[in-house]
Amino acid sequence: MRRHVAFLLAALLTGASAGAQAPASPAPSPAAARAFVDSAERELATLGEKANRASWVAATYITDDTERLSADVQERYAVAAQRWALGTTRFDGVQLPADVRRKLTLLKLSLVAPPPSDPAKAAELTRLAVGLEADYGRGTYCRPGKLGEPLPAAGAAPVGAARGDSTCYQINALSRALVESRDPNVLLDAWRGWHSIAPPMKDRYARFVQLSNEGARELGFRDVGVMWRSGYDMPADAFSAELERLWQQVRPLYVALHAYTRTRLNQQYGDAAVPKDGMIPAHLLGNMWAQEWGNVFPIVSPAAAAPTVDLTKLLAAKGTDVPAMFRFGEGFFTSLGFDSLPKTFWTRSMLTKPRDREVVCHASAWDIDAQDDVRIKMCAERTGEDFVTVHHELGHNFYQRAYKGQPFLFQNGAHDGFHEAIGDAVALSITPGYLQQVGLLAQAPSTASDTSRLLQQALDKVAFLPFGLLIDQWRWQVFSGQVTPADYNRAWWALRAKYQGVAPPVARTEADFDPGAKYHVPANTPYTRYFLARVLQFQLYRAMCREAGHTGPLYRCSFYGSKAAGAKLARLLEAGQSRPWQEVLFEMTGERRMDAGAMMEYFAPLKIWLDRQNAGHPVGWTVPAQVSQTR
Ligand code: X8Z
Ligand code: ZN
Repeated sequence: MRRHVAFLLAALLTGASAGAQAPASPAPSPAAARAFVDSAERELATLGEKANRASWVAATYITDDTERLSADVQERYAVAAQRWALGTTRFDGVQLPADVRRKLTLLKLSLVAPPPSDPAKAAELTRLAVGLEADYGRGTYCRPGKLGEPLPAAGAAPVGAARGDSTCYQINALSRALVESRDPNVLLDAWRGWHSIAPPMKDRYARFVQLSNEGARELGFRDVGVMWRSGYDMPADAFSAELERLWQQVRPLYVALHAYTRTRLNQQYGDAAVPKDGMIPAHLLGNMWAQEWGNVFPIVSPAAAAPTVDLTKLLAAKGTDVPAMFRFGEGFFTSLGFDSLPKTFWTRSMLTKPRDREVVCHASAWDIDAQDDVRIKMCAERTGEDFVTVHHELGHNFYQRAYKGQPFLFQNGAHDGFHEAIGDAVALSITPGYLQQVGLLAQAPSTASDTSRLLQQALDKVAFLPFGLLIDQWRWQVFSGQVTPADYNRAWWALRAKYQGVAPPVARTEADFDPGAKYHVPANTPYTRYFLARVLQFQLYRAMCREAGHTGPLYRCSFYGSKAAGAKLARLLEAGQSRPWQEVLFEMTGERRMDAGAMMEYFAPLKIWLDRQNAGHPVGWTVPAQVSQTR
């Protein structure tokens, strides 16, 4: 985990030790600045490693004790990092070598939840952060009888609490129900059940917002949201404008996919469940957060469509177990010329859900010691979806290994969207041709099934775009104070309506805290990175396809085995965060800006097909006034 990649608390990770003080004010010369960053890096590396180890144990063995122990170390780390961050201001206005200036900037931005200087508040903030993530990990929905069965009338055991005669479900089981069931009662129960874990977090989250804002203000930021938007080698406002530009590029494709999916779901579930011209209820899209829709492909694909590869079935047929899925992922990276994973990856990672203890199941990739101790924590199952996630996570680990030669403060993604894009860019090469090459598929289907495959891909990649954008739109409003706790849920669904055209399946109130049911909110992991990664991964993929000499439609490219593509990727990874991302992007792709052109090229044939399917059907949705307004 370490900084971004990992979610945890924050972020972080790098930190100065509790007892360590920032050096006592020598004259602000370039030499003093260099000594300052050197000391900060040393201290933060040492304390960061301790914080990582404590977080690892807390996330893979949730108990009150591991939570407390982890919180203590995170606090030391965060307090130290904040002290260094505050110390950077001494060098404001001093002419410095570029690498030193960059390190000072990164140091100032390194925490995602900067603690206030008041030690009591810093301790409170860290406990809240660690506790919220642990509570998400513990999230369990218990109910009398089985999922989807009618609940006994009033007076029965309260939903979510009693465990006596009840059946209890955690996120993997509830997610599986959303994938496999076609019974709207089961789907609704699973959706509602998972969302019932969040309300107890609401007050603590509101306090967390307050405290981290205090820390951000001490650093000179208006609020935490502004601080997050300042980490992209451009002014925060320019960054917001970039997001809007990218969204407008892809929005027509999303709207077309939304309309098509709505029509097909309407045919499956009827007018009462899915209005022909309105928003899609969030429980019918095959994913707890309606963020990726690939699981409803069997429902929405045209009956007459040529069959596509069902990766879940292939993995089962071949008896590929979870470690073997990781071996395939590793094999892809080594085929590009990267070293294989260290032995300790296999002995220290948590690849599947343990039966005997509570863990944070949400997948993450960790870099414990900034050298070779990389790990993955995941409750992986043998599905096509998790096969892709395995590649996503491994992308983080290969990035971490590639930049381990950089100074501590540069050991990071070019920006956080790059960190999220690498494994996905690789996974775009999981084509039928690739599956055949590695022996998972006997015979690649004919090109007649290309449209189906593109539809399947779009349901994951394109459907995600507005979701990837709106999580932080919500958080930025919360951090800025524009949205207060009295409006948290309303504001959440207003954004879901505006960007996604998705509605809650049952009425919601402010007693609900639906953002809290999404991991990255209680875990305080910034989310815009995933939106950026969705766009960037196609840029990187196209660049590597070109390097591999691919010709023909972009979506058929696999750069598996291409040392030339691997060398290009390695150059980008090895640079870490040592230079502005615009430069490394340019070297890799010839493009200086993030741009959805490659993504649009990939899906161009599908867009034409979707427009044809949508002819004569409503496209788009209107948002009722009571949904779009917050107070
Ligand atoms: O959180 C993740 C990864 C870990 S960085 C599993 N992702 C986002 C999510 O699950 O919400 C990957 C895609 C978006
Ligand atoms: Zn990731």
